[in-house]
Parts: sequence; structure tokens; C-alpha cells
Amino acid sequence: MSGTDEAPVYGRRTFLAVVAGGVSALWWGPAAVRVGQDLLLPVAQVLPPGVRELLPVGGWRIYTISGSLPPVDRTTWRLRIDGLVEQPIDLSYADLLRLPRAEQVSTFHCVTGWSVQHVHWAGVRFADLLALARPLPTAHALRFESAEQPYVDSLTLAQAALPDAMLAYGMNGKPLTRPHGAPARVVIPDMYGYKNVKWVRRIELVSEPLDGYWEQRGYDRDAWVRA
Ligand SMILES: Nc1nc2c(c(=O)[nH]1)N[C@H]1C(S)=C(S)[C@@H](COP(=O)(O)O)O[C@H]1N2
Ligand SMILES: [Mo]
Repeated sequence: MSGTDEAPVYGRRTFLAVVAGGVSALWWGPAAVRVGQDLLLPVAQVLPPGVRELLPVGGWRIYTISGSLPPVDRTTWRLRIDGLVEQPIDLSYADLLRLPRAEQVSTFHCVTGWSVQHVHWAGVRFADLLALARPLPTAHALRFESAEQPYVDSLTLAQAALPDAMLAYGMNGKPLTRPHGAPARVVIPDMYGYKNVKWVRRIELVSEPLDGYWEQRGYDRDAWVRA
């Protein structure tokens, strides 16, 4: 089941629910819009243009599923890369910084309708990260596990190889902050925010992609940002 497949459900009834009480949750709440089930609705699809324009653009909203931020200690933090690999590894934060540094400026889109333009990210391309562990031929996807349980998501190896996908440890010239997922988070600007797992502590190589936290709640596994 996917949110878009169920488009009729997000008709007038949904719009009224959003307008009647959902808008403040949508702006400030961790789980965005709730309509009966736990669904983070694509607001652009739900709201008529006049209301859509009222949505804030240009500012981050900090999302958690637990309502609290995982503790961050860069001196003890480890990133585990395991699963279908020749060599499972544990990287320290210093190890991560020693890998080839990639930088990019990209736009971040949440499926609920807000975006942040010109975000400057610094981090490591997945190819450089995975080269250390050497994925087996049977590995076709990455499963990202957050320190915030049970938040997980996955990308195919091909998606992770996109030129602007990375594991980011820096944002706008500073180390990634705790609310944004320190020490490291997934960045994949071509997909909606929910694929951009924060507080990543484990990357498991798996044979096929699997449903992440929001996908188990109805969102598309391939979360390509609509033009
Ligand atoms: N661990 C974790 N990662 C997460 C989320 C979350 O709730 N927990 N929310 C996702 C969603 S829906 C979005 S839009 C972005 C928001 O990133 P930000 O909190 O840095 O603004 O984080 C994504 N990664
Ligand atoms: Mo989101």
C-alpha cells in the first residue's frame, strides 16, 4: 500500500481534517499530518493551491519519531558496516573524516511540503564508504539503522551511487548538529526527507531494499521528489 495509490482517501475529508486541526500539527508536529492512520501526507497533493501557499518554505523542521534526540558522543561513536560484505567494519568519527571528503549544495524536500534550498553538505560518498567493507555480489541494497529506534530505511546500491547522495557529517560549514542527525546522516536530495535517515549508526548490506519506517506506514519506497 502506498500513500499515492490511495489518493481518493486524501480527498475532501482529508482536506477538512487538515484545515480543522491538522495544520498546526503539520507545521510543528513530529509526525506531520495524521488522518486516522499514521500517515505523513504529501501536502502538495492534499491541499488546494491557496492553502499550499501558506505553507512555510525555507526553514527546517526537526523531526523525530521518539520525541527526543539520541545522545551524541563523537569520541565513542562507531559506524558499523556489515551484512553482505567481505569485511565487516566499525568506523570511528575520526576514521570517517579521513575518508575522501565530498561537498555539495542541494535542496532538501520533505514530503509534507516544506523545502530548504542551498543546503551545503559535507560528507562521504557511499562508494568510498563501502569500498572499505567490500560488498559481496549478492548485496543489492543498503539498510540504514538510526540510533533512534525503530527508524530505518533502505536504498538500492544504484540509488546510493547517485552523484549527490552521501553520508553527511557537516552542514553549512559546521559539524552536523544533534537535531539534524549528528554525527552522520543520509543525504539523498532526489528523494524526500524520510529517506534521509538521521543518527545513522549501522549500514547493513542486504540482498534487496526493504520498507523503512514511513514506508511501513504507507509511503513509497522510491521516494523521488516530484518535479
Ligand atoms: N532518525 C530519524 N531520521 C529522520 C526522521 C526521523 O524522525 N528520525 N525524519 C525524516 C524526515 S520525514 C525528514 S523530512 C527529515 C528532516 O530532517 P531534519 O530533522 O534535519 O529537518 O529527516 C528524516 N530522517
Ligand atoms: Mo519528512
